[in-house]
Amino acid sequence: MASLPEKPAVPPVSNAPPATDENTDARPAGPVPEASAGADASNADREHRTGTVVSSTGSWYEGQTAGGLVSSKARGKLRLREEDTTNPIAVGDRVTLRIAPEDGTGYITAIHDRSNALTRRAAGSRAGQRHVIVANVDAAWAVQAVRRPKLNPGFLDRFLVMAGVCKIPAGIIFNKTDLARPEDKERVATLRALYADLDYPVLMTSATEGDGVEAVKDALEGRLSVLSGPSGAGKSTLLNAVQPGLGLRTGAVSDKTNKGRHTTTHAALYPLESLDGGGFVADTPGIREFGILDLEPDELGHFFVEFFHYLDDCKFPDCTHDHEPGCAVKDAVQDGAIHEQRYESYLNILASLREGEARVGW
Ligand SMILES: Nc1nc2c(ncn2[C@@H]2O[C@H](COP(=O)(O)OP(=O)(O)O)[C@@H](O)[C@H]2O)c(=O)[nH]1
Ligand SMILES: [Mg+2]
Ligand SMILES: [Zn+2]
Repeated sequence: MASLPEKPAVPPVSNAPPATDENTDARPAGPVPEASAGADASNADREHRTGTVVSSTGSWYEGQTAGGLVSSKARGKLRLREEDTTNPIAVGDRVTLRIAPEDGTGYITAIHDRSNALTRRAAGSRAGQRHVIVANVDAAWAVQAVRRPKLNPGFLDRFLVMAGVCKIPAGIIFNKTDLARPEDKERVATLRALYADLDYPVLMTSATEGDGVEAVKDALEGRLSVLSGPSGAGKSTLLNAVQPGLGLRTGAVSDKTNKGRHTTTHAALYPLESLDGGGFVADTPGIREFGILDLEPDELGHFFVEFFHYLDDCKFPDCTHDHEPGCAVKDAVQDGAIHEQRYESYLNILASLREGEARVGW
């Protein structure tokens, strides 16, 4: 679950020739079956393309296709489709576009099945529904500085749980290695070994010195990635090192939109044009606060990968691994098979779930 998927999950955004129609994995656009070409003759001579939605304003969607960007509207019945999400089409969605020959704009006629989605609870009148921030995320990276701002492993574990709940492969970037004092080095080495043992990819970088940037490029290339971390961790600097201009742009957008306007802002994807294999990085307003974990207390253990092995051996099937007798997880902590710090994180998140709100944010 933790390791990154094979490349390329995202088609290169280079000037490759237009792709042929490949909407065989598309699900129907709505409850009404798609009209066949015969029933709608005007459809037959229209070009269909597959694209990735890179931005949305609510009524227009920019779709990145192999043949370039296409401004698109959604078919009415697509938008009316009943959904438990507030936005049926999200950034990151793979869509089939029908191109109008007159002006080159598109109509989104189908949304392809999603591999996963980063979502948060919708607010206001739509509370209870979920808002899709980004769909089809290949990797979510937690970026933390080894110091300045202070490293917080507790936040890291919340992030990893959230990624797991959303079925998004996750990894960790420890940045600002150039600032590490001997005691920081020791601490980070311990954390690095701990998470690497759990199969989370761990990268060490100094964005300002350029150390580790090649590994970051390699990790981002050909994938749709999300970078998340506390303000000041070096996300923008790191993205600039990958592709000049990229971090500046994302920084400018998120700084303006991050505060208190989460419900009205939309995420955008930025193409990694400078990498041969392409890829996208999501600029996601409100990413600092992913939202709230929707989990029952006895489900939390499933998202601590190293607990998994022991869960079947607990005496009670709904064991929450804190107070119950005969708990195999607690035994494993005692034996040193599960790291104490991870167990502490687990107990902290469990406590917030019981209080009703386990927030994930930096
Ligand atoms: N020493 C050092 N400073 C860094 C590094 N990466 C970023 N910074 C600095 O940390 C500050 C915050 O970086 P920024 O990229 O804006 O962080 P963001 O809020 O995560 O986007 C800036 O002053 C950067 O120059 C690094 O690897 N080493
Ligand atoms: Mg920034
Ligand atoms: Zn247990």
